[in-house]
Amino acid sequence: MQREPLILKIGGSVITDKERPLTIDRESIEAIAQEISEAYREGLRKIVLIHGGGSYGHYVVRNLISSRGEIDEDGFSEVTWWMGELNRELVMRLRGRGLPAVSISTHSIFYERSDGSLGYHLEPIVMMIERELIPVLYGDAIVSGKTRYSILSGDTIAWRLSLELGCKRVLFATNVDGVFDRDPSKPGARLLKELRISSDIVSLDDSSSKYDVTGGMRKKILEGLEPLRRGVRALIFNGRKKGNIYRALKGYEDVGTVVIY
Ligand code: IP8
Repeated sequence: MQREPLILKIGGSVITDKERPLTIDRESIEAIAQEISEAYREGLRKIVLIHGGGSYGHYVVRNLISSRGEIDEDGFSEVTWWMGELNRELVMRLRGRGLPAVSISTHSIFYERSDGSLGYHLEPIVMMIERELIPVLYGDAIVSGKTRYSILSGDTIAWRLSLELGCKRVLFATNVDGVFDRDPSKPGARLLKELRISSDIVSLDDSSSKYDVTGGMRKKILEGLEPLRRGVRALIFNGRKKGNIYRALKGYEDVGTVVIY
């Protein structure tokens, strides 16, 4: 019997075509839904899914910033709309596989306080997990008491929920095989089996795509300092490779890089 919930963050680069604006990768979403449903049927019932923005959120935000210099009221409405569209597509495919997936609109439960700290209401999510429903959240625009509107990354949600829900494992499905000792596009880059952030993180190069408005791999990991320090194990792996999501959900750690404190 599974005790703690498991968090799976699916990068936007896994479910969208990051090079083409507002383009969903249906084949990839179908494959993911299939693998999650397999694991769920085999007894993994407490799962929280979070997805990123890919060529939806990042593209829309980048355009807004370059045309208007900020996210205004209309921009907030636009970002939350497009992210909702992407979310519905994923939830629809999960439901198509018979999974009790539930769309959770991130901007309705998360907000930024005037001191910059993150506020949220998680009670409904906790109750859903108890009922073996699968909440599906996403990186989104949120209202802010500090900057009016801000962007909350799915990674931040994943790490925060790991603390709040008492998770032992957080899985990050990305479009790279794991964490490399330098930019993976550079020759000689080596994939790390394990990354101990208390000692190894300083030597990490950063890499992120041209679209990314919320930061690359280094930021992704550093944000997890607190949960990792408290014993959470993270796994960063390639969610585009067949079978990896299933294996990661089942507890195999050989599919990518294990990140520990
Ligand atoms: O892709 C960002 O979420 P992320 C969401 O998880 C938006 O960083 C709206 C850009």
